[in-house]
Amino acid sequence: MADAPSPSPPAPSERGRSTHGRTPVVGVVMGSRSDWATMHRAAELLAQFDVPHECAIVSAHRTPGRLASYAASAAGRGLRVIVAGAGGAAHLPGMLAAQTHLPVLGVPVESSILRGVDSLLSIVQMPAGVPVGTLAIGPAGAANAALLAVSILALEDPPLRERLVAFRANQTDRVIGERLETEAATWSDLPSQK
Ligand code: RP5
Repeated sequence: MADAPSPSPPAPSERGRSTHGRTPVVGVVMGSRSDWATMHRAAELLAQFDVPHECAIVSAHRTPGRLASYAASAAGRGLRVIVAGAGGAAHLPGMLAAQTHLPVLGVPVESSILRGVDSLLSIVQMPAGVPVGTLAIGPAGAANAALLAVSILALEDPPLRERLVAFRANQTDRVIGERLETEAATWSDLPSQK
């Protein structure tokens, strides 16, 4: 293989910054630098939860050697979950899952021609025996992949579990506090809904 054996991360300004020298437990990988526009959502949420993580460009098609070495080294390096985003003929999550026992969460990146439906179908239709947990197309999927990774890690990390429960409660409070910009009464203003 001509490609480099170790993954190169996005530019420093694009990297998750929560690790602070700690061993990353989540790997956020993507097929192209162009995927960072979507996948930064995952890195930002992991940083918000203070989850040590790493970010790297690993392409199934353009750097197959790097993909193989990333998957082979992931568990041994301390990773516990891999979040993999890719677009188009999106083989990255599946090919990672084929080569590691770690849970792989796939994010279908929205492609310009087929709006990410190609990415979704490429990632979700895994053969029985090699699962990829597939999230929604685009930034919502990237965010939810991070939240799902947090949920998995929180099973054995009570402080992280507390942060996740607080995040969900804050989200609920924020939505309950939202008001529509209308003069008319809204359903949520009815006394029975307060
Ligand atoms: C896939 O091809 C990447 O995951 C990306 O979503 C898509 C397009 O890549 P670029 O041509 O923008 O590098 O491998």
